[in-house]
Amino acid sequence: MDKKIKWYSFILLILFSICPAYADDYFVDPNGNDTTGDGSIGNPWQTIPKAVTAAGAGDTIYVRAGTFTYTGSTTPVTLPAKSGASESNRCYLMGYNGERPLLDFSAMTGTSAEGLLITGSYWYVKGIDCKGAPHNGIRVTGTYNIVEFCSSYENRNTGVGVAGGAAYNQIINCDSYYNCDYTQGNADGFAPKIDVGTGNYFYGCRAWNNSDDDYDGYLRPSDDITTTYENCWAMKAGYLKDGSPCSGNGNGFKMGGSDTPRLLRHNVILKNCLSFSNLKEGFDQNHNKGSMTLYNCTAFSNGSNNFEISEAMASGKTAIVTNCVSFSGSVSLAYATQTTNSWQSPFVVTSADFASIDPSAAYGPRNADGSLPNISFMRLVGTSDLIDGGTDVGLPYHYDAPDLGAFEYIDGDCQPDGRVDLADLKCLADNWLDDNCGTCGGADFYDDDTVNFMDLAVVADNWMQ
Ligand SMILES: [Ca+2]
Ligand SMILES: [Ca+2]
Ligand SMILES: [Ca+2]
Ligand SMILES: [Ca+2]
Repeated sequence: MDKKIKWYSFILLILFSICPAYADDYFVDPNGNDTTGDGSIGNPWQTIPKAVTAAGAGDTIYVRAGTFTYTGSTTPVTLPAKSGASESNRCYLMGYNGERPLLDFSAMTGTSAEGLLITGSYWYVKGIDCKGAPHNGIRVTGTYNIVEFCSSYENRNTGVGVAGGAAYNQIINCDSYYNCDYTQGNADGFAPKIDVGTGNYFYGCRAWNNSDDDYDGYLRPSDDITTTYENCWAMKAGYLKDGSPCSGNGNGFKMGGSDTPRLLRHNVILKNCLSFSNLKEGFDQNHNKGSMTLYNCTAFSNGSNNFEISEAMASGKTAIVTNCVSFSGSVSLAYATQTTNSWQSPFVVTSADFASIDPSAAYGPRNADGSLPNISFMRLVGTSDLIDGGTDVGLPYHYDAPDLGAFEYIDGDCQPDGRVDLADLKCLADNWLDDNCGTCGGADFYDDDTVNFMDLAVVADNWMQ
């Protein structure tokens, strides 16, 4: 080959590898037009599939506010594999600029169609609400996808299904609620179950009033796979939207389980999760034979056990329960290694340990960035013996040691909601220069029975945390 041509090819190769492909933005609006539109913001298309066909790896489909209505009995919105998609070159489907489009599948017929189905890899879906699908509102069967700040509700089966080999997906800050199938025994909030793959991760999710379970890891035939839940809340599983109890299982976190002889192994890691007011159990082994690791989880007022791991795991598998809190309810953990949990000596748990035992705020709106609402429910007050009572398990903590339960106490948070802000400064001011005051309304952060500049310094140190 001519030397010059060789050089040109080399330079072109370098250019192709260092310059990312040009990323296009496409717009979809319920009032757009697939025929006369061009996908621009000024002349958008009307349907998401039109944009999905046009988009390639690196491109973004922006969906404008409004309701997209679907009919028929086949899955209407599928996000397939796109050539060249990778961790650094994702395909995006997002509500535009904080707008929240609704995909309404409730006029569809049959029982098998999904609403939004992600079969590809490296899709990033954000800010979209899905409702009323015949089967799953959102279903992920691909790998390495991210679904963030979406909600899925009133579907006729599970809200967010992760199955069909789906692996290494991240479901972040999503809500799944009021899902109910006609038997009431199948619809879960989030379900990494049946033939799911490994490495799926749930963070900051909430599930409530789902007819079967809020989170379900039942396997058939997947085996020895791992799922992680962090900062996730499960509430009112097994209750319908109208509050009446269902015939479903009603567990907050169903960690695994499989058909007789029940040998399958779902390795489950739960960190800082909260499970309360469920019809049956808060955290339920359900005959799972995989490893179960529960760190800093809180369970409150579940109809059956707050925590249950009551049979042996498979050979080489372990159950570890550390730094967890159970209040208003029982534990049955004969097969778990338990360390510094609230039901163990020397801890004593009463309602006085908590800033609030009223869960209503947990169902409230999320913060603007999609994160969980800041609530006082199940947060420790400064006088609780559960503060700094835990064991270091590698999670971040404040002060001398980890606390027990899902929320780490922050000094300065005397109006306890997990952040130090003006409400806490007011609390400090209310108790200012109060001497020999014991807890001083929770404002005696620098513990000397006086509320003064030392305590103000603590508030300042932790300001807006
Ligand atoms: Ca279930
Ligand atoms: Ca601590
Ligand atoms: Ca506060
Ligand atoms: Ca003080």
